[in-house]
Amino acid sequence: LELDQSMRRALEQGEFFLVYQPRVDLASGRTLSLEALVRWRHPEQGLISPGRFIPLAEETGFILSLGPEVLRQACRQIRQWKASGLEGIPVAVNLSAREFRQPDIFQRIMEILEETGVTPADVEIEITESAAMACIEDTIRIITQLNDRGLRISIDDFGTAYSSLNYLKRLPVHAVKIDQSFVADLQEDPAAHPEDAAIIRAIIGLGETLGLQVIAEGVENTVQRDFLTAHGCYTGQGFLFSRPLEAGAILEYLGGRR
Ligand code: G
Ligand code: G
Ligand code: MN
Ligand code: NA
Repeated sequence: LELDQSMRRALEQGEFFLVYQPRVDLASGRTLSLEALVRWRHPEQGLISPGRFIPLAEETGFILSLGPEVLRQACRQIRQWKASGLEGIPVAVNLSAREFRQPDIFQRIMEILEETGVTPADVEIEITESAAMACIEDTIRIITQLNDRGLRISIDDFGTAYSSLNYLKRLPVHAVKIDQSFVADLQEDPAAHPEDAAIIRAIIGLGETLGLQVIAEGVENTVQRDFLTAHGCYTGQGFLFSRPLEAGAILEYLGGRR
């Protein structure tokens, strides 16, 4: 409860900000898109990670105030980057299950895009597999609306919710993200973790079959990268390439490619 009250105060004080993690072409390292991740700069406690406050924000409903602020900040940043000459790099924003369940979530998202003057093709919405599959008919309706307006949609934490492939087939999404727990276990020797390697190969095969981009998360070393590319996953994010960076540092990071 204490943390909940201080989150509401923090929102008013502007203590939430975004960092951005590059998603790269695994072979060349070239940045293809970015994922926005929220951070809380607490005046006394310093940086508080979303792993600590997002679950609570979901529980209390505070996420319904924080979520729109995150999307708004990301949209403003897209505009600023464009003004600095950075174009063609979409930014993915995480949408929590509770936000996604709002009946008017499509309108809410579109309002923020219109208010900030951002092109829908520059924005991607990430929803977790478990949120997407919880109420499949609603999900199909919302994702179809977003897709029709030109937004990209990806399924986050894929492989953790055991959803039916038949469901995924019905969703007009652009990408699935391999959960980093599967990638993490490939640490040293993929042969030592045959189950994780098999799950990763299955997700990659599924992406190919359904025509979806497959994005690997948590790529920390070249063993993981090489396993992924050898099996047909060409996009990833992780500490091997870059940690999530503040907006200014992103411009520097991308400086080399322009
Ligand atoms: O950035 P980090 O790896 O610490 O994030 C921890 C968790 O918080 C991840 O599961 C991530 O998806 C989630 N998260 C980070 N930023 C956001 C956000 O802006 N909105 C939502 N809903 N979740 C986020
Ligand atoms: O759940 P979601 O995919 O939205 O969150 C991604 C989280 O993973 C972020 O908190 C981000 O900081 C973290 N992350 C990103 N790259 C790596 C990595 O290479 N290794 C680990 N352990 N965590 C990572
Ligand atoms: Mn994510
Ligand atoms: Na994820």
